[in-house]
Amino acid sequence: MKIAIMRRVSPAMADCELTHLARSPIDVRRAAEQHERYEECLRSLGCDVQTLPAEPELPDSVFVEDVAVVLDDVAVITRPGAESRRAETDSIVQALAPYRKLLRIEDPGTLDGGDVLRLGRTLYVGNTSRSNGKGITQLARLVAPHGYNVAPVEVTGCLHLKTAVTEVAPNTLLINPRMVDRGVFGAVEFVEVDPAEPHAGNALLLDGTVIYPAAHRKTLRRMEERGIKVAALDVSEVLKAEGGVTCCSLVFDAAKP
Ligand code: CIR
Repeated sequence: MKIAIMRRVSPAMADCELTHLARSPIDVRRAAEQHERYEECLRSLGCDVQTLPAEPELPDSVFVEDVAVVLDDVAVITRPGAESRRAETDSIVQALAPYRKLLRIEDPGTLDGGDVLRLGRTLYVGNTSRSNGKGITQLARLVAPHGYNVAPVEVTGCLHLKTAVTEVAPNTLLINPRMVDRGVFGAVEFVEVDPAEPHAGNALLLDGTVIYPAAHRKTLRRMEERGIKVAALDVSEVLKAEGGVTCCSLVFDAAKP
């Protein structure tokens, strides 16, 4: 059974952090409706969805992916790069404690879960404005005893590594090669985002289905042409907050293997 931890949209979401995007008005009610569709989609794909209450003081708290990296036998609670996001960890600690032993990134390290792409036993980690060298080194030290190795990756022109590249099928990555060098990932197949859709690299693969923003129509078609099954969702408000589909949930197997 897969668990998906989510959190309701904050009423303060319009005051979210923005790094590479210009601010455009966010309709919080619409965001909440879209979030419910996303939640239903995860349920329809077999997840036991556990939704935490909204955090009115924490605008970006819907993006639960950034505050933890959940692995097979442990979870690492991050120290988010944006100071406004650090208090998001408390409730996630409580939500994850029944399932995993918890480890922590400590000051002066910073790390956002959106920078961590797991492929097998390798964690590729974006070296970004949110995840610093000390955070990446701490992560490597924490996960090594559990059989993971960490590969730092340079990222250009976007918030997180997973803005630029995510897994969409076994051994297949969706990538914007202008944001990250495809050479670092070794012998994998690639689907490139359509050049007209630079922010289209973020997709959530769940049991053979890719959950994906309906707005990126050209890239969506590229995936379908490759035989990839896509569930398209309207996530317009999350995109305005510089988020994507991976950011809104922490999905993991309930049982430790
Ligand atoms: C932020 O800047 O932290 C939020 N506005 C967006 C975070 C998106 N998270 C993600 O891509 N994992």
